[in-house]
Amino acid sequence: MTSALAATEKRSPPQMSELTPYEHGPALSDATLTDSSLALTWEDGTHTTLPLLWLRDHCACAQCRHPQTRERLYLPLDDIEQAPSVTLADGHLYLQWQDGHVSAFHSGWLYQRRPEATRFSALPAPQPWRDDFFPEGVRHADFLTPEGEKTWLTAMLRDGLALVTDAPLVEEEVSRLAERGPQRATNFGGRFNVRSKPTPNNAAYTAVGLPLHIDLPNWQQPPDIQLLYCLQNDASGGESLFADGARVINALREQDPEALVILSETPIDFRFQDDTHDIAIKAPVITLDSQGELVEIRLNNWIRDTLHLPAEKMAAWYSAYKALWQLFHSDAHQLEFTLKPGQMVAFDNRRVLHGRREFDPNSGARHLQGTYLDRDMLASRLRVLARTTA
Ligand SMILES: O=C(O)CCC(=O)C(=O)O
Ligand SMILES: [Fe+2]
Ligand SMILES: [Zn+2]
Repeated sequence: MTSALAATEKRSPPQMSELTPYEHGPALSDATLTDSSLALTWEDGTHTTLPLLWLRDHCACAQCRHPQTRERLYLPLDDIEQAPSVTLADGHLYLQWQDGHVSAFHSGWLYQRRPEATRFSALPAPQPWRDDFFPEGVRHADFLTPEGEKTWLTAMLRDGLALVTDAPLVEEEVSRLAERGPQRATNFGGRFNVRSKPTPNNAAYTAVGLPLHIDLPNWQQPPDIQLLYCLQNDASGGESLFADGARVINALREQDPEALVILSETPIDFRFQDDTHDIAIKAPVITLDSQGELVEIRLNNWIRDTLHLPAEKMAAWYSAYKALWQLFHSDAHQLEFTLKPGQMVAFDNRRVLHGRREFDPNSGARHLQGTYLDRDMLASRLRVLARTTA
């Protein structure tokens, strides 16, 4: 019997301070030291190899990880000069390091964290809209249950657009629904009313039609999620418009790959100014990640500022902009429906563009209340709900 087991035998296996359930993973069947790593095999035949330094870094004892905050205390700056002694017992892997420190890892915890495992599997991947896409709707009463909220959160992260329906016609209900996460305040406040105003400081506060756009492209980080809660919609016109940036970027890549390169590699200026603010940034219209997937889109023609480009590059930029604009506003990509009072539409502002048709303020009232949220808060809620719902 090795000394590590002797040292740990007298006490019950340690409780690892984790909020995500991990106990259901298979047990470890083998742990073999190689050079500076440990080769692990679980009972379901899964193998992985973990460097000793990684194992030392992930020790979950109270010295290495704060038992209340669950945050890391250990700083991995020391080389591991000597291999630890290794024991498998009580569903745990025990490692006794050269300085006598003992680390205990639950088999299921390690199984979830092996490098090959996908992390945060509670979150759906974004899916570009299909031809017949229509947003998922969750009744307000269901939204207030864990299952209903989960359906809505899943649709938001997957499709970037979802509805809440049959909601009460009461002021500020949008804030109550959003209240599960901190709201993102901007120069338009933490919560805003969309209706035509006598002295508007934004196109949304007039009755004009708004072509597809994102809000606040002039901010370093535009708000992730926008909620628009419809309280009144009796005016003629005012239909809502949406289009999926993830889908349109794919179409642009097919139709005009050069336009995609120009729009993603040319920073341009965006700026908003009123009496008290001047918020400006230089950024490309399209940002892609290293795999060519959409990170964010900044399309908003009225907040686009002076185009500062070398004169010889301007024609190509305008032509690329036109190609993108026409794709977004084409019947193949633009979705149109009328928001009814008691419906709340939510969309991923950095992926899904929104707009509205012109309305006639003399024909009836149109009143939406809106707020913004961070995408992090949606993902967080979904992970928390995944702890308790199937
Ligand atoms: O009036 C609408 O439907 C949308 C207005 C808008 O673009 C906004 O509030 O950001
Ligand atoms: Fe907007
Ligand atoms: Zn430790």
